[in-house]
Amino acid sequence: MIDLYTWTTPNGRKVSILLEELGVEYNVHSINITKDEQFAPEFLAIAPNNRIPAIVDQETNVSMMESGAIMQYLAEKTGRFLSEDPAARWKTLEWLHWQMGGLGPMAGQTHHFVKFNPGTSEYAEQRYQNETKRLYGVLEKQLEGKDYIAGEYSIADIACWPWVSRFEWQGIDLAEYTNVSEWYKKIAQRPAVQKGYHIPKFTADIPMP
Ligand SMILES: N[C@@H](CCC(=O)N[C@@H](CS)C(=O)NCC(=O)O)C(=O)O
Repeated sequence: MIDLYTWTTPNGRKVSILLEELGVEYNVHSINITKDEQFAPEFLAIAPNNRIPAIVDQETNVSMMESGAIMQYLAEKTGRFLSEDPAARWKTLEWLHWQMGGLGPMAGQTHHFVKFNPGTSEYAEQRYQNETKRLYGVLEKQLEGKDYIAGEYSIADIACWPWVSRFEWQGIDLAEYTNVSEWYKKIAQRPAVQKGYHIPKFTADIPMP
């Protein structure tokens, strides 16, 4: 059994969607980051960086923060969504890290400056929105002629998809990125995505372009 500590954000949804895809049993612990629950000592003991998501695997006693590491751990534990073929495996990990170091942090800053605090820093708005657009362009190119980022549906897709689901917050017109748009809509139809998106609670329907 896995304990999942999460909230209704892209990083949290990455793990709840993966757990739904895997069909493994898990307990959901809601950590309301708008009420500073991520600073509670019990949570910090599991996630010292005071960020969701985090997991505890009761079977192995492993506790883990950082969504990318959690996804790799779960994929390796179950042998799913991370190919054993070296070329496909490294391609998947390359794009998982691209999301962790690029798409997530940059889009996250775009949410802060463009969606929630417009007018506070023109430089930051332009810097992060331009970088987010550049990253969508990179993803668009990677998806050319492919159904999924690393060929087969993998943890790279599951990591990137919840960030793209915030395209409206980022001021992104998905019509300008046809490969990303098709990929996004296809993944949105998966039952595990439709369930995992609404963990730990329903906020709104999955945004559709
Ligand atoms: N690199 C971390 C980032 C996690 C992260 O930034 N989580 C946000 C929600 S998406 C959070 O917990 N924020 C709480 C805070 O800012 O105090 C990961 O991928 O797990």
